[in-house]
Amino acid sequence: MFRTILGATAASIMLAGAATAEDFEVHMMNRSDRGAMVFEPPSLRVAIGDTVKFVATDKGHNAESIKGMIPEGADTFKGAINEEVTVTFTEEGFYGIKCNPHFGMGMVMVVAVGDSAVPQDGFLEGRMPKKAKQGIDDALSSL
Ligand SMILES: [Cu+2]
Repeated sequence: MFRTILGATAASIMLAGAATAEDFEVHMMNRSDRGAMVFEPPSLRVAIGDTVKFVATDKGHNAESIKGMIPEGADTFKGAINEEVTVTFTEEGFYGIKCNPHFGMGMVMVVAVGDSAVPQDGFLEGRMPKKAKQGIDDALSSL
């Protein structure tokens, strides 16, 4: 009897473990109902260890981390133009992400990893194009 209960508990723990790491998709698009040159969705909240696949839905885009806008200890990443890139988010905090060709047009997004309600210190202090700053602000308010 005890053995059966223990077995069931172990199985459910394993199932819970398997469900913990989630995979998300973000589409890089020429247009959405939010306007031209967008990541869709504009923001995501994920758990540590989750992955996000940046899908080249339209041509001419990439996804890369913005200098100075990732948590301490996190790895930078840079996807190639027109190519899908999958990123595993290993550090808690906020990641600013841009499409390099369309940074000036505000093609940015934010991935928040873990439970923090506000970005880490310095997140908004770097210089960036006005539309990119607006895009980051919009992304933060949509989290
Ligand atoms: Cu782009």
